[in-house]
Amino acid sequence: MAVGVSSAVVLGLNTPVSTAAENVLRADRAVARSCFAGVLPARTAGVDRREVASTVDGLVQARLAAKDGGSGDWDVAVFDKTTGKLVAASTALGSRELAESFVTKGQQLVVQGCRYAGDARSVVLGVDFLALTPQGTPTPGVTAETAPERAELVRVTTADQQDKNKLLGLGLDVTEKADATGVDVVIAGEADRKVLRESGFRFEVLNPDLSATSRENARKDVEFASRTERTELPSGRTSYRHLWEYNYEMKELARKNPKLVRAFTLPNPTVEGLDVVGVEVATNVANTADGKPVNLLMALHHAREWPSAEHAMEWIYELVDGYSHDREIRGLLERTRNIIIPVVNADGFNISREAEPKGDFSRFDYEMKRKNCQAGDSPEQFRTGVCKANPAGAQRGTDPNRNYAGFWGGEGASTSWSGETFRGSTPFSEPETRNIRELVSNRQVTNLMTLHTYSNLVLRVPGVFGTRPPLDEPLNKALGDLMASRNGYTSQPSWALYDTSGTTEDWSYWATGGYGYTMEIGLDGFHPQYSTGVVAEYLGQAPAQGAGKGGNRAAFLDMLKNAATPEAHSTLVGTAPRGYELALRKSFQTPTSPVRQPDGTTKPAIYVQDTLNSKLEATGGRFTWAVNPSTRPYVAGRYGRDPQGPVQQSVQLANPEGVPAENRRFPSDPTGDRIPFTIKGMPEVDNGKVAVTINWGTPATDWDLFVVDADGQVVTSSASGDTNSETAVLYDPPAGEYTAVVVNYSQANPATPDDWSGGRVEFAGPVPATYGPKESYTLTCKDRRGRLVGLTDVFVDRGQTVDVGAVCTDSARATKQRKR
Ligand code: 0X9
Ligand code: ZN
Repeated sequence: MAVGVSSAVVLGLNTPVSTAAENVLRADRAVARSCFAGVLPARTAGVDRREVASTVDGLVQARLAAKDGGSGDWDVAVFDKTTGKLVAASTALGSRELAESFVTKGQQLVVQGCRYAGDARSVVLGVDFLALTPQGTPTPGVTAETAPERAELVRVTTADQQDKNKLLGLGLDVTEKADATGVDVVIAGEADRKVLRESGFRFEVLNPDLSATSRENARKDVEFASRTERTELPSGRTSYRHLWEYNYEMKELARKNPKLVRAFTLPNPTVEGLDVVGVEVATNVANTADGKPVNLLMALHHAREWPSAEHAMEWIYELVDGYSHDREIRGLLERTRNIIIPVVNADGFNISREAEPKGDFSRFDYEMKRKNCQAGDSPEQFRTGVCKANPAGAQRGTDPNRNYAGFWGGEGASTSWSGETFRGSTPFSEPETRNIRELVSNRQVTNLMTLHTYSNLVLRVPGVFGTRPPLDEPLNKALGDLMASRNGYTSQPSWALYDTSGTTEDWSYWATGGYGYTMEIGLDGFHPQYSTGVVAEYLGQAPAQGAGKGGNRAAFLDMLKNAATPEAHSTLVGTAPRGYELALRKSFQTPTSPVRQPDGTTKPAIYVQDTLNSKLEATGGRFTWAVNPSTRPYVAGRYGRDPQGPVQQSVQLANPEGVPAENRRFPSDPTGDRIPFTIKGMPEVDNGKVAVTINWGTPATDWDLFVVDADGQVVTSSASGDTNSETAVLYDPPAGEYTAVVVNYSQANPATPDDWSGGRVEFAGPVPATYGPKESYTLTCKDRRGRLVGLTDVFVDRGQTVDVGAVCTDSARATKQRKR
């Protein structure tokens, strides 16, 4: 058994390769350099290495562990001895490293350890080889459909929100490409195809061979990198980074800019034992309790969404470069703190990025993995093995973007361990979501953006329709629209696509009041060609929708400027002696959704306790503290409006003469009855809701209903099967001319058509706003010896500045707030 290593692997065996004595790497000096750039000559300062031959066809794992709890930063890299090519590397901030990749039996390897920083002269090395059954061979006792299969992209027609929820519930790989009439879904193989067929959904194939597209993209990426010296990206990067490059670049940026950049490890390592790394960028970066607003940009909750992490990484370079070259960015870095976490799901990304072969799409296709590496919820026989090679393949894991507490357990998440949107066993059951939760709970994160791919969207809360928008809806919309004006994306609330529960900002926003957005970068796939998905989208160049508008870099700048705007969040001012510590605390519980069960029933909501606790280190005299509003949006109330006029009279839709021919391809085939109608507006009427309905005789006949605006866009639809009516709904519709298109999908008996009738448009007023109670923070002050010297409640709204006075020294006054 190699020292410091233990892995139980169902698909392989754990083979010791060296004795304990050989397992300690030593270097007298620390040298800050890349360990993975190449094999360094023997006896180079700061380096030690071992040579091993692989005993298996399978995986090599090279681990480092600190010796005797020593502090220091060692990195590790594994090379093929013959070619000198890099096999795997690991570059975390400390000395706990795991480099893992595929090797063949007999392959000669060089394992190189590098002492990057710190005073640990030695570190423990463990090397393991894990034999794998060849891909596609079922493990004994495990039935698996493993042969590479035909993967395709299909467009599934959905009638309405309820239908979308039903589709989501199937656990298929549903993309964000969705509108009023349907959703794009990745069909990985026969099993998925069967699920879709048996569900009764109608679909049309958009890309019959996703594997070919994937291989083609990989080939073009190699080509692009070889003919491009440097891109216009802030880093000049020409290809997708590996996990070790992200971590290494972050620590190099911190080393080279110690006053401006701080690299840190998030509190929870991943299931596989990887550290998750982030950076903070601000003037005087070390003083994290200086009261400046925190702007958080993170990416890669989903393993295969590589461009998202690239965008986050480029933004770090943008800020660092901007500090010395751009007055505006310099000013913003003086007024805000920026936290960037490029790879939230480190396990998943590492697997997806290193996977071979590309474009397989079988259950063992790790390139298209979405989730994390959680195995605790899998059936017994799938619970073992390292994540790169386990009997459940890429099906293993929890969807980190369904595991946050916000409305957890509701629609739009899978209850099954193998579903692509599996919500996890409980809210925050995963290390990845706990990392973000702890960060957001302990800092005043006034602005949060989480990057995903794909579909060109700027999404805001809520993700679940039934939640109704928060009172901040107009502000949330304004900032979302502004960012969308830079990248050309569609700005809308998340629910407008379909319900999703347990997503990042549906926890962070409703619990803290910090703005929260999801951006879905790009239009063609989870990791399209680097030149389009990263370079063009980031910079705003053709073929990106943001060409000439500034691109995502400009959108990120809008977010940062918003963070720097006091009117956008809340502010506490007061005075405190130097070295005193102020703390702002709030503890509350929020219900999840009623928890959906696999059998369709629901169990009561779970009450999840959150504690928000942030600190300010007084510098003496007056302080300014940028904070989120004290009242949670969850209790503050819901956005709505009081009716400004009467509701419009209902309108009858007359069925034109004759029955249109059967048509299963609307809107590509426009055949159908067309009945124009008018939706009126202010000052005459105030419509909050419009419902268009048709009826017919037998559910065996199928009519579909679409509503098209004056530009010919389908704005809503209703296209269910097995019913004898359809109702299509629109909320807060713009006044104008519309057309109801009634499509004859199929007739029970074409000889005697069952024509539709009873067509009508009905109107309802807007839903008025509701207002909840106000919540407070508890503000405390401790003196330099840690004694509590001040305590008061603080109520502060968005845009408001509250003077808490001399809270540390004058507690009588401290209890009285004074609004400036
Ligand atoms: O499903 C997700 O987690 C996100 N989309 S992705 O394709 N990147 O996986 C977006 C979640 C928010 N979207 C909706 N509420 N529809
Ligand atoms: Zn995603």
